Amino acid sequence: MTSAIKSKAKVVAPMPLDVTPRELADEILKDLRYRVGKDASVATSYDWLAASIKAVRDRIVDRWINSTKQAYEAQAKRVYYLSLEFLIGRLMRDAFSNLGMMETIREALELLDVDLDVIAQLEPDAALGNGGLGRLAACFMESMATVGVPSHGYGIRYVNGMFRQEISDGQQVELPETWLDHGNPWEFERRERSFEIGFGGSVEAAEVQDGLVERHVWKPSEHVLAVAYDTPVVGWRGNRVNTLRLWSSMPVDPILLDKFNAGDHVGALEESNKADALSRVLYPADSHKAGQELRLRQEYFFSSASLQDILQRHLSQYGELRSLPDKAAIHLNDTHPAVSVVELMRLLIDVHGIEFDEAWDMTKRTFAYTNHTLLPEALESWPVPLFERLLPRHMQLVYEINAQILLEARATGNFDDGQISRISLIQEDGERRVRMGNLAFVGSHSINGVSALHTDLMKETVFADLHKLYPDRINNKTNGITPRRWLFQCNEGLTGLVREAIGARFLDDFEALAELDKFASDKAFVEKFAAAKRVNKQRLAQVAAERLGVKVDPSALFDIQIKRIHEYKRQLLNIIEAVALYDQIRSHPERDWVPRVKFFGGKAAPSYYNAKLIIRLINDVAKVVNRDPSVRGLLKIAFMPNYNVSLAEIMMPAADLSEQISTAGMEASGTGNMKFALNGALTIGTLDGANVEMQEHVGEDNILIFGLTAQEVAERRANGYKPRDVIESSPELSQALSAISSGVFSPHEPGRYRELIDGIYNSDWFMVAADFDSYAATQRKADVWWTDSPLWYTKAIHNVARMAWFSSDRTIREYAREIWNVRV
Ligand code: 26W
Repeated sequence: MTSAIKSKAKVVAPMPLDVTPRELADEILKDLRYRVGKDASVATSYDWLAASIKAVRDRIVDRWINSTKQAYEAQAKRVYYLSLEFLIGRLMRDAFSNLGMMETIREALELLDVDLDVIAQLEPDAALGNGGLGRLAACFMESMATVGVPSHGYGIRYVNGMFRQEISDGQQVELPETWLDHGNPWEFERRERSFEIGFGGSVEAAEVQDGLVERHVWKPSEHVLAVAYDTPVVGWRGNRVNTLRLWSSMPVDPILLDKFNAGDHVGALEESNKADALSRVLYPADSHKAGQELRLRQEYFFSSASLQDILQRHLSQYGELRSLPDKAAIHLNDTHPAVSVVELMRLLIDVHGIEFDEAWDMTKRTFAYTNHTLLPEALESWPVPLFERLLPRHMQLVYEINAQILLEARATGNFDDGQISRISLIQEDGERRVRMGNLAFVGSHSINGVSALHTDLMKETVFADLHKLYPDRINNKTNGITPRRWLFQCNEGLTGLVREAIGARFLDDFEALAELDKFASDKAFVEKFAAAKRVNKQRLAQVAAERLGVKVDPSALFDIQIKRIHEYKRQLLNIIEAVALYDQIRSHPERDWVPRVKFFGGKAAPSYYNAKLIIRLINDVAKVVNRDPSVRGLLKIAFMPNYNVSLAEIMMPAADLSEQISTAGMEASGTGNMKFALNGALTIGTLDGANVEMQEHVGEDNILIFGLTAQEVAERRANGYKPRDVIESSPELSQALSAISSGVFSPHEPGRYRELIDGIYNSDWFMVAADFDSYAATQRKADVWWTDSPLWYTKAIHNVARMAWFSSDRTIREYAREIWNVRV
């Protein structure tokens, strides 16, 4: 590649984007024939989908190659974003819309008698991620291409991404997601770009020169190949196209002929099966220790492949490695790729002959790390014996690095034994484990949190001691979302309205969205805004009718909580409040109740018992409430199955009220909160994660904040919190809890929820009881706001107008300037 670039550096003019529908239709027909191999008369919808993508893809490839050449010629610093998850969703609309070709392609397909919306539905939703962290990686990739950061995302090409969720008899059932069944027209296989990855074996120390210098040679006992698959990532207006490079595992020897010839036909496939397992499935664990050996193998597999690739690219361009930190910024998306720190050390020292001290300096200048959670159960660590068996050379390097760090800490004289043991890369109490958070921290020059509150808490809790040792490293970069997907594409109605009101400038300069603020009280605009919202609600109502058979009224208040199911996110608080409301509606039929639909959606980790039970409870309550004639349709509950990016694109624009109700101090940032507000929903939420900064931006009058603060939660826990006392002083809560606990919603199995509810009485770690009254009262305040409809929409418009800061373009510019040292 390099020599080709050097010798023929001429930039080819890319195919034009301003093609007519007729011309594009002809191109699609040609692609259908020669690249899909079908005639229009027999083409299936999948064939049309493939042909349409291929027709547009050519334009992307031109821009892609130009972007790569430009970065090469400018000797630009590149950003490498290492992430075990990329929750990209569908790509077609994203690419067409960013290239400004949406209408042309729609009309071209009309000429061919094909409906774009029909084929768009067929594109699989690439769910190579669990939740927030994976979706953030996808938003960042799009923003890096948009603001012009030359970058590569690195991850794993899982054959089975996040599982498909079905609800059967009210319960979650997990089914494999097979997104590659019909092929993937977006990806390019790069067989020539493959690397060997080793595991196990032993380390030999070789004496070089007079017994003075030791060189270590790792002799792995197993090998697999990592093969690259590239997907272009198109920025806004197609100005830059970056690369998402996902690794797929392959056996070095697909068939062990010795074994095969000896008649051991199963044994002959051993390597093949082992390699196959590596990139087969995404761990569906969100904030839970994945724990298994296969997970560590996945982490090392993609870290090693990515680093070998990065070093090869650097060497072929610059001919030496010492300039690596000036030309490459490698970002660790949480600790999942943290083993990269020791892999880079190994490659620099053992393969490229650089000495330890220099290699360590280069490593720290190259890496940066983002922490996404403070939950202790989500902090990764690996048992020393496992780590040592799989990665013996890396284990040595961990010890060597650790010795240096601990000496450095001791030398300051500022650390006692307890602090030293918390700084250590090895956890010594109980089973000895390698702490991946500490490894990522010491190996990086920058460690960032994802909201102001989360970053403060990081300094005070998990990384307090390391922060004391290295006070300049921790910094904050509040998360953001890409407005292209989360406004322009998913909400065409609102986007059109904004454009009518303030002009088209905000499409390219998102800060200009602030100009919408002055329309918040403009009667005509408010009416149009409400009408656009209504269209989106009708669309969701139709989806709910199709998928659930539940009929909902689009004029009701749409109250939505969609995210992973987790106790700290408190879907339980929401459903308990729904039960209390149900009770109130029946007891006080004479009151003017605001008609409400409570939507839920989200997946539970398959092994997370309570999360699954909460899904079941929501469905059980829905069954009773939705059928009760005395409710008179004033309250409906709908659990939407298989929440994913595509469903989010329908639900975010249809929300009136966004539920962001985590126990304060536990949600690192949240990004769904931003998507809802940008689409004109009001937030009901705690002062947690980015909600705090959202309140600062939208103003206290335009958000519904309730509950304990993070500090108050900590104090209550420290001072012996007694949930039982709280429950007894709240008649509404007591009644709701006893209804659930006694089996009102599970008459055939009355004890189904007893333990779950007992948990609230006895410990209530997540402060459901402590926050209940405040939450319920704030919901009634929302009812009052809703009743004054123009005022509600005025607040909603303020929310939209003041969300510009939460664009991931802003976040990426901050990363570029303050962490990566890349010009934007
Ligand atoms: C080891 C298993 C595992 C897997 C994923 C542990 C932890 C995770 C992630 C940290 C979970 C995650 O997605 N965290 C979310 O990251 C978002 C992006 O920064 C934040 O907005 C969310 O608040 C945070 O929960």
